[in-house]
Amino acid sequence: MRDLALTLTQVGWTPAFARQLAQHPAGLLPARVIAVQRTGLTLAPEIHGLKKVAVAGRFFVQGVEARPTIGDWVLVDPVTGALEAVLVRSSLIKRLSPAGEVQLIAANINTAFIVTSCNADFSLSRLERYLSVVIDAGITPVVVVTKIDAVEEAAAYVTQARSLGPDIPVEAVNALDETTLKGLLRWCGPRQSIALLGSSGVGKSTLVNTLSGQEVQTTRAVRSEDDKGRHTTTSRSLHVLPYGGVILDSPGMREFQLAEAEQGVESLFMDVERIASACKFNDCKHGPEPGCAVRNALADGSLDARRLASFVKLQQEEQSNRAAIAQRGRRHQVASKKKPL
Ligand SMILES: Nc1nc2c(ncn2[C@@H]2O[C@H](COP(=O)(O)OP(=O)(O)OP(=O)(O)O)[C@@H](O)[C@H]2O)c(=O)[nH]1
Ligand SMILES: [Mg+2]
Ligand SMILES: [Zn+2]
Repeated sequence: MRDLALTLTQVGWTPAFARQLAQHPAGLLPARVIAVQRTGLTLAPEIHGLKKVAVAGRFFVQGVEARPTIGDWVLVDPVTGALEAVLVRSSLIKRLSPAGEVQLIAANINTAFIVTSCNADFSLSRLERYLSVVIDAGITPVVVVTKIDAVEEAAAYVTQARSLGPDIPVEAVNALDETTLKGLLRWCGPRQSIALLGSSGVGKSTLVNTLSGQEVQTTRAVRSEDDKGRHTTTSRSLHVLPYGGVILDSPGMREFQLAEAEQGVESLFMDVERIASACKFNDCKHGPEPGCAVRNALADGSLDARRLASFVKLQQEEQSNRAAIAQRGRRHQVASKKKPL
């Protein structure tokens, strides 16, 4: 975000956040976190010329979710320049990092553009992974299928994407051509915050540039042998759109392990859950048990084997990751009790 002479409204301020101010000491000023460094945050609007604040140690001892992340609204003391509070979030996107830690991806997002391209990147199971997290966070998901100009049969990819769920919007675009992005604009208006999620090279930064009407992010061609991107974007950043909303560009993620997303998985795979509820035994593992509705549905073609496998995998992953996170949390509590600050 280049222009720091921005107003609160331009970076997504809403009356719901304004109402939270009453619960904090008077005189503190709100700002949005538009970039995160190791120990500091970049804010917009600036607070009396101050555009960066340090994050005090106390934000690090209360667990990962207490730390401010990109998209957060924070309160700053304009006299001391100290970060005093993080406002209660309307939503939070998180994942389990490859190191096994909960990583916050973005806060206070309304809509997630889950981006995939019409090439080797396209994977329904990966899309289901993103969808589970986004739905769990109460965020509107939109599947954005890019590079429709680069293939003969873009419609086949779009049809597959539409099979993900009856209520999940799918938009097919050429990210380089603004005339194809009209369908996305309904999510880009004032007070809207959009996050871009997807692998490297699918066109996330290209979408930011075309929607912005200017080159704000660097983009780079994908490898021709496997369509994989080159991890061109290396940090997260928020950008103001001419339509009134803000959009968050992120580095392409190699892995998107679920942190806690139980409700999201259940909601995305409601159709499978509904079938399984008709199994004769409550604890049916859908193996050799008699009266298994899931096996019957697979046999008569009303349930797709890939979708079932994806559901089982995400459900198991979510359960084991959630248990590991809870375990870490307990260890963290014990450790921080031993070392009072
Ligand atoms: N033909 C075509 N090319 C596209 C489209 N979208 C993106 N590209 C190209 O794909 C390449 C990768 O695009 P980027 O926008 O850099 O991809 P990214 O998702 O930001 O990748 P990372 O920053 O690495 O995560 C660039 O050369 C873009 O010009 C599209 O819809 N059609
Ligand atoms: Mg990029
Ligand atoms: Zn069964």
